[in-house]
Amino acid sequence: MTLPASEFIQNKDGSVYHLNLLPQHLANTVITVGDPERVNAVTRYFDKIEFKVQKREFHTQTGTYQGKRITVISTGIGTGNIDIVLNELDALVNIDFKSLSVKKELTSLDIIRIGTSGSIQEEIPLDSFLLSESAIGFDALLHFYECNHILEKEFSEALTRHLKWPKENPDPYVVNVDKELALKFNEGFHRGVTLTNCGFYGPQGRVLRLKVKDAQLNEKLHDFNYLGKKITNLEMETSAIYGLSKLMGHRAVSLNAIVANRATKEFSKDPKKTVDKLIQLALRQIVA
Ligand code: R1P
Ligand code: URA
Repeated sequence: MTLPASEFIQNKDGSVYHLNLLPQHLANTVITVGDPERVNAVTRYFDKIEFKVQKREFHTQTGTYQGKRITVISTGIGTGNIDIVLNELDALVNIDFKSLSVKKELTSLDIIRIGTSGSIQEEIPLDSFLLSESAIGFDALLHFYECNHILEKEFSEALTRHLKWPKENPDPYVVNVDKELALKFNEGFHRGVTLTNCGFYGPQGRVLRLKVKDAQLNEKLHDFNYLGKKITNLEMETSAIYGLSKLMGHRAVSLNAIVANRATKEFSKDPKKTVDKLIQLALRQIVA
């Protein structure tokens, strides 16, 4: 089946609509970061950079690190952007750009998020690193896809009961990490359950001037326990990366630099340094 021009959108040079990439620009190992400036912070460790492009918040560079070809791409903030990035990365390997049809043989990418996050547990301290073994999505993105077969239903049901989840909110969904890819990152990481939400302030329980509906939300999240697992940290992309990767047949892992501790009310004195340490740790383990 040929995909119509309104669904699979190409720019004049044939590149994919938002990311401005052609299939030959993408490596099979992809590091995603939120901040477009963080792309340089990763590729400054590369042996060489073969390609660079930026459109909107999507800044991409492909090169080699210790001989391994890697693409680094910024996603900007939030799961809405992840929908664009994951669909277009997938199209670059699994759609034939000439016939505009889905390839018969599918290619799987390794997708590694290097992002920042706020801990909600005292024992996950500032400036530490955390690998998300599971992601809970309070964003509604995955519900627009046929996804029931990849969700951890009992986990999300236990959480909605614990939180007395309001009917008007979209149901939380839970997706696990790709266990095989996670095995690579076996040194220097706490392991935990990451909660992804659709905002940084109210949705993560931050009160500046506006009142939130549930002022106890973070405390309830802190106290939740499912089969010995606690919710450890809050951020804004992991649920969608895990969900879409699993649906598309890619492997994904989310690595978090803990720059805020919401339980102790502290923020990192040098978040850039912490992120740099995480970048170096992740790169070493990607090629190990
Ligand atoms: C909010 O400040 C942003 O930081 C975290 C959140 O997920 C959100 O994108 O990740 P990044 O540092 O990767 O952007
Ligand atoms: N990113 C988030 O989304 N939340 C935090 O508290 C810190 C970084």
